[in-house]
Amino acid sequence: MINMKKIILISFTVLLALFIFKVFIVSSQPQGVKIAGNGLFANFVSKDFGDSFYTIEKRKFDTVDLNNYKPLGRSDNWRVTISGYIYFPQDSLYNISIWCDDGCILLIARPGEVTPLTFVGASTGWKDQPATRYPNVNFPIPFDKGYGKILIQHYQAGGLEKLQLRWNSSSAGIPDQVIPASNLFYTDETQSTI
Ligand SMILES: [Ca+2]
Repeated sequence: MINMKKIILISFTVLLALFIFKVFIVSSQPQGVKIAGNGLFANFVSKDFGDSFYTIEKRKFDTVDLNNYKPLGRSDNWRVTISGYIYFPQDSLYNISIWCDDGCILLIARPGEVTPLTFVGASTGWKDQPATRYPNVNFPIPFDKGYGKILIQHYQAGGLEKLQLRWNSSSAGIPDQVIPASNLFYTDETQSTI
């Protein structure tokens, strides 16, 4: 005879697992978009004088940590847009910084918000320069737990090239580090719109 108690117990367990998945996994994704994987998506374009901008390379990066990167073998005169989401593991104060050689702009929207915070503006970071950190001191900013949209613009003119996205948070237990792939996400939308 079929053990009805066992069937009911299994059914209940499956329903409970589905409920937990829906509430804690699905609802932790950014609203209205579907996460496709870890990392951020990058679109490199030429920056040659006389050229119209055209894409020379598209790829996913696990982290933002470029050193003398050469899209399509080009060491000079290119720019890149890198976008996706950054996941803040808890409500806390975070110091986020970006290093760049040459220019960079960094925008991050708070989880659930559309208007991004500007970490590096066009007037400050968008210029030919040796590797420079923005902001140049720890500048703690409160973020709620969740996914914030992130957008990085960066260009390389000539000489050395560098782009690095870092964070730390003593209250969240995060040491000073390159923001790891486990906290960066891209979506299908990210890939199709950059
Ligand atoms: Ca340079």
